[in-house]
Amino acid sequence: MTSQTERSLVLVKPDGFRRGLTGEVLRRIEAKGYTLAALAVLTPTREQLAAHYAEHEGKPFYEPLVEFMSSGPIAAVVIEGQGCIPGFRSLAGATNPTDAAPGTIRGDLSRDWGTAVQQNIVHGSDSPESATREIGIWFPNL
Ligand code: D4T
Repeated sequence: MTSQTERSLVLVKPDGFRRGLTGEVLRRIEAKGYTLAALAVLTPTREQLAAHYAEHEGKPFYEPLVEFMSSGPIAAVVIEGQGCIPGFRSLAGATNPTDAAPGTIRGDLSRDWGTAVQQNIVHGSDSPESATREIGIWFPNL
């Protein structure tokens, strides 16, 4: 990795993985021009989720979120490319899939399913500091 190259942590959440959308998410990442630096399929532990979602602890959606995120396998992905942190957030679209613009992952592929938690297919790091922290949680050996 050069000092110019940025990395982001992407998760294909249990809803996306269950619905067979991992390939579609990876396709969009690669079509945009980012590269895959690491890829793993795993069922998250509570410890990993507590670390990943530490900023949301105590919020009303925290417990349902941890429950949902540990409900099945996910794909954890490290992507690479200049600007990939904001770039992937643009590909993902707004957090709420009802509001997410058509053309985005969430806008095209998800909706409000009437569940306590937004089942919005993907997570993407929101800053370089978050990316470093999150990559350390999901890929401690990277
Ligand atoms: P992630 O972190 O999954 O990429 O989502 P965002 O960055 O777009 O949104 P976030 O961190 O604010 O929320 C994390 C996670 O919690 C769920 N959520 C969030 C929810 O169920 N209800 C809510 O009101 C909010 C704000 C969805 C994503």
